[in-house]
Amino acid sequence: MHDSNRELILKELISKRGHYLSGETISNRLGISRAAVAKQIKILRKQGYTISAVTNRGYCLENEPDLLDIKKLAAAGITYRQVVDSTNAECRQMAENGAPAFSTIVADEQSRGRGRLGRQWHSPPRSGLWFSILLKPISLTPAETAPITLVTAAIIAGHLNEIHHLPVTVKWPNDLLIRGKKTGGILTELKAEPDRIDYLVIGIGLNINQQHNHFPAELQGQATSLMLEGNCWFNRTDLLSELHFKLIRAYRQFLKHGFSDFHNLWLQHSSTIGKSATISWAGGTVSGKAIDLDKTGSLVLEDNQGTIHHISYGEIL
Ligand code: BT5
Repeated sequence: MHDSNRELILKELISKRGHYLSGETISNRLGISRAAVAKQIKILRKQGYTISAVTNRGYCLENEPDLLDIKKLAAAGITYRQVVDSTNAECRQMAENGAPAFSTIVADEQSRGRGRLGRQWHSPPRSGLWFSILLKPISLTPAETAPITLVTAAIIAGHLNEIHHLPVTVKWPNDLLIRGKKTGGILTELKAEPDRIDYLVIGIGLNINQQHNHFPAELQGQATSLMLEGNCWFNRTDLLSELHFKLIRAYRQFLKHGFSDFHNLWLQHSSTIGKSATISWAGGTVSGKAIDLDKTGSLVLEDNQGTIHHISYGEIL
């Protein structure tokens, strides 16, 4: 009853966008008290609607929250959830329940979004894209799927550069940066036997419409969003549909032909190659100059003694 009243109030406000609608008019039309109207307006504000109220004039809808468009997402084959702990965890659960390859889930908010090595991923509502895609590369060994994170990063960076003119670069292996600040990250998780893959989940987090004050203190100065860097608001549903289409196409190509088709695209957008780097992985650390990415997707690093290393997993310190 309350929900439908809220929807009706919203409809009225939307139809009169930019104009004031008195509380009395609304209460008469809906047959509810003015106090009940005020209560629903309060809830709408909590949901992200900006509604101004002026004595003797009434209410005016200034701004709607950026909600993901569930119908459009469903048409693109993407499952929507308002809040989950982690879309990667949800996607793994979907895989355990027999979901087909390329199933995709997006959440408006993650309560326990995760990064690599148990780190956290800040995923507030109405601002970013937090989504996961399921792959079932049954004909590949776990090692052969390693470059999938690089393919993902290259496709996203390529799209944001070409279509949205944002100078996004890829920091090996899973960071998306704009002007040195992190605007996205990729977390690939695998369920596999030594020689056979059950499934693979690629989780993508992209900061889209956040303002500076949306980031917690520990991310200030190191995180950014597309809006902050591009000075414009992005429709998250449209951006997700575009990226989803290109990623699925790229994954199909990668599963057939391997990484070589994406090698140049990755190099074109890399901010790692040609620079000094210290790489750390479970087995140790090595410092030197990142000189190339080999055909299998490993980073080629020349250490300070001139020895060449091919590193497939790790991170730049
Ligand atoms: C990553 O980890 O960059 C992978 C992030 C993947 C997130 C997606 S969202 C959808 C899917 N579901 C999940 O649960 N996860 C995936 P890593 O390289 O470990 O970086 C984590 C570090 O990035 C943190 O320790 C922070 O320093 C920083 N960070 C956290 N949240 C951030 C944000 N929103 N923007 C920029 N930096 C952030």
